[in-house]
Amino acid sequence: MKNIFFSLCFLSFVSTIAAQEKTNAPQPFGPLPSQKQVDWQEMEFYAFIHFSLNTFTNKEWGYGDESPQLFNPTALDVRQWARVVKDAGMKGIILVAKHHDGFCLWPSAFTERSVKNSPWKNGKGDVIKELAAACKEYNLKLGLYLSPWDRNRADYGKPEYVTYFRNQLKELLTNYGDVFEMWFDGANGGDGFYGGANETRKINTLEYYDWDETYKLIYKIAPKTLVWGIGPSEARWIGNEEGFANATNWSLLRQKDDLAGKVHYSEFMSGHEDGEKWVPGEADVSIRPGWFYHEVEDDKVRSLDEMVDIYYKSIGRNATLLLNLPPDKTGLINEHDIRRLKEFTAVIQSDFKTELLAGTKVSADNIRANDDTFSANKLIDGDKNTYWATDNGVKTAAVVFEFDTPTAINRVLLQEYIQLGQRIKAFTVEVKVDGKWKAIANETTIGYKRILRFDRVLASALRVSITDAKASIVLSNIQAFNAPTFVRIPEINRDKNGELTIKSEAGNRIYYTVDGSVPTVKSTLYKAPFRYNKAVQKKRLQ
Ligand code: FUL
Repeated sequence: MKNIFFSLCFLSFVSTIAAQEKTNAPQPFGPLPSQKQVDWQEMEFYAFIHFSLNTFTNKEWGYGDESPQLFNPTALDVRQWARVVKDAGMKGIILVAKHHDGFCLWPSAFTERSVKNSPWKNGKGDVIKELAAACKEYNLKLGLYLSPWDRNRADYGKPEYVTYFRNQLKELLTNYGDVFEMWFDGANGGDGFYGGANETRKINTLEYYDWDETYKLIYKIAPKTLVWGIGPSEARWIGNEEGFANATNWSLLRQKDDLAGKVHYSEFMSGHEDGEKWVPGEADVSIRPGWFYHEVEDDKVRSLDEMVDIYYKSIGRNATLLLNLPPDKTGLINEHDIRRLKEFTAVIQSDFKTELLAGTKVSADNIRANDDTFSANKLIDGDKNTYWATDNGVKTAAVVFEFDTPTAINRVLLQEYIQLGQRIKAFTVEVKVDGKWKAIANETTIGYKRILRFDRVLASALRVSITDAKASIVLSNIQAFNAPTFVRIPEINRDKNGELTIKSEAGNRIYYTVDGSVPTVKSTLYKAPFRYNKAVQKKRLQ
């Protein structure tokens, strides 16, 4: 009897808390992400691998008539890929299982056009199987790209090909463990080998593949897989292949309009404020000009400046970043790309090394129901599941962080608690310098993550004011950092008279050499344009 009484007591206590939470907690607003989408967004940064016949034929888009015999990497090591990716802080790898030429990196039972007819491992190899194992070993998630367009298949354009495509999807989603993302590229139709016909074929992407059916099939076999790209997808292309989102970036999309062909892809860069579905943006970009490896591009790997900008304009603008690292003919990620990736990783790590708001005194001018559960303190408690929230209908409010002593900052990072929807439409950031508030940013959306870069200021306080929102405010995190000064490669221009001008960010002194030697402070200090008629080379010296 005693025991029963005790347990009843306990039950009623639990239900009181639950009820209280129910009354005070903000209600979800607008389209919401699924748990799968939240988990995906939290991955933030993952790799793309384009490696196929194109690597050996030096093409970007194969015609579909290239022999599988050409696939012959001499030192393929997917564990090297996994190591490089892991060291860069990425959380997964999306492998192109089949590109537009139809060659499959796994021994598909439905075609002869695969690794099984290549000299690699005497036709006994399976790149996907090896990569799935390497991902497990390095605690990375595996994603796959299966090109809907297939320039090899004679039946492309007919219903038979769609069956073939779905059969391959089943293989990929059944035989290799969990697939975190399935990637369906939009390139489609046009000319191709098409089984020898060598002709141009046109299909209607939205109708031909019957995406509704294809998606049903995917979710039946692999409910944990997030589907990207064409059809009623759960994440969208960011609308360019340069790896950036617009500063205003909604995780919402009018997908019904998109599926009716009424949305131009350039709108993907910002999403739609009035979108009816949660379809967050993924920014994809290659570390070099091509998606596949070409030796001639070894000196065209993106500059460190560009890479750092890409980070801030993708992850820093509420998108995920999918960075392509194409293995070369040996089957390894090329040393040029690794070098740049390491420099990039070092910059990002040092930019976010020391968080500066955690120890501040924080206050807000509105706290939901005056309940501590939603106090401004939740912004700096390091817990992604707690948040500062305002009363229903309160769409403008400010939060102030006071430093013990004036503190240098040049980065602010903000996060909404997206499980309850994306709400913020506009906000400002100010810093208190010498007793006076000074505006440093006037921005729009936040979403899962927004990062602002600005010139270093010595602030005694920081104020973030939400100036417009769709509903009451729910923010889970605000951080500040003092990133080391990043010196961009100076801009060098030569006019038609041979006059060279070197430009750098204000305040930098530029020393240069023209004989290829490493400049020091004893080298020539640039003061004004000068005449120089020979070829020049810009080099970043580490
Ligand atoms: C594009 C494709 O056509 C490229 O070859 C590449 O795979 C890229 C990621 O998507 O649209």
